[in-house]
Amino acid sequence: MTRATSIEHVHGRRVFDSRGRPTVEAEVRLQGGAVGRAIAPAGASKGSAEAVDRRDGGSVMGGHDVRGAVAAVGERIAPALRGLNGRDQVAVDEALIALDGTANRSGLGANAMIAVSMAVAWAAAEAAGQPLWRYLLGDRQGPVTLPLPEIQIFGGGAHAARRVDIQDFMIVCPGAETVAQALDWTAEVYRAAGELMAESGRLAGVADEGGWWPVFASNEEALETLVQAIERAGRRPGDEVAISLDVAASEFGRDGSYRLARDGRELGRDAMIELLEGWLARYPIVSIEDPLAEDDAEGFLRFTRRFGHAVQIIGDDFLVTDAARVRAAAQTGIANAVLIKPNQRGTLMETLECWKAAKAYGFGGIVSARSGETEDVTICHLAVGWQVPQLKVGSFSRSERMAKWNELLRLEEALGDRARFAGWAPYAASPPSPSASGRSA
Ligand code: 2PG
Ligand code: MG
Repeated sequence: MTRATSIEHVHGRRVFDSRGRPTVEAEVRLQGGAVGRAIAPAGASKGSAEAVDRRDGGSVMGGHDVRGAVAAVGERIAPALRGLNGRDQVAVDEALIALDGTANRSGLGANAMIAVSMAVAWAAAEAAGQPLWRYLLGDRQGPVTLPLPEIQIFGGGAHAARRVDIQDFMIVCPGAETVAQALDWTAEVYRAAGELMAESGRLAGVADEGGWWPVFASNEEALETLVQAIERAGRRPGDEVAISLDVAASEFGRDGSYRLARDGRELGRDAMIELLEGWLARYPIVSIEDPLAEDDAEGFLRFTRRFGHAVQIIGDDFLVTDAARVRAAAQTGIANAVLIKPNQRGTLMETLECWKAAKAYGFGGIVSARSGETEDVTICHLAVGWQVPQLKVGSFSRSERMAKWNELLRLEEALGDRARFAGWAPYAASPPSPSASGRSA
């Protein structure tokens, strides 16, 4: 190593996220002067096996304060990383894991760890005189894939006071040819959805991730309105713009039983699968995340056997960005894609391991933001630098979301002729067709 990339100092800073809650920012300085900075995001609907944030508890800030985690950055992490090579992400992350000393990252806190891990990567890229995405790509030549955006139109579940059961009513634009075009189409669908809500007297602001607040009498009504919004925006539901759901079923399912509060029903595992089957038949849905609860491997297996050939089935709470869980799921035949959230693990090294495991088994991958976000755009660079074909950031409003979409536009522009839009990569799933919608005129 040249001395220039040796870690000189790590500073922790208390900043705020999009819910107005404190979070951890880390700033890493290398000896040659390069500086990297990153902020930890925070989830609301969390998998029980994900790495845990360190929160202070007590009554201040509703118990969400992070003074302990911020102090851990300066007092424990900084001395431990001093002198390590900032270019050696594995050595840095291994040092963080050893220092933490717990299985769930509660020692230092996954919020402290991921902020530092990402800040080290930014500093190393800066030292190399490159943007992070290019630094992560390494000496790769030729075309570079830009991820398909997965964008929320209506919020729900834990992000909207459980106004409807389903958490994310999202769209993807398989028919678009570039990120810029996909974002244009999304902007039109988002606007059309807002108009539909206003016209029917249901416009009531936005949920945690910027999607319209879900004033609906049922989950189906949200799906119907989403299809109407796609049509009103002048796009064909299905092949041009398709629906992607995050059911986030761990939030209302336990022991194979699902309580749909909005629909006033308690469903067993098979009935829950039948409900989703009905939606798959009636609406142009190409992707479903956490269709069953994290404790319902049997349900996940049955669902994947029935629909895994036709639909992308993503494990989020179920797989928690864990390479070992992805391998086990793939070997059992559960799910066919994994949501990739760096703070679910706590280090970039382990997050990349998860994506490598997913690729080895032919799983799709979606780099994802959390419901509590900031202006930090690291995930855009990870999606491009690691060549992950999809990116989920929440909706198309609020600057903590738009910061990411705008960054993706910059990356597409920077790549120029080398840019290739991922579109709907054919993982396990077949490409969406207009007939899949059952609604397209
Ligand atoms: C999810 C995410 C993002 P949270 O469940 O996929 O929508 O939510 O960050 O609250 O876990
Ligand atoms: Mg999820």
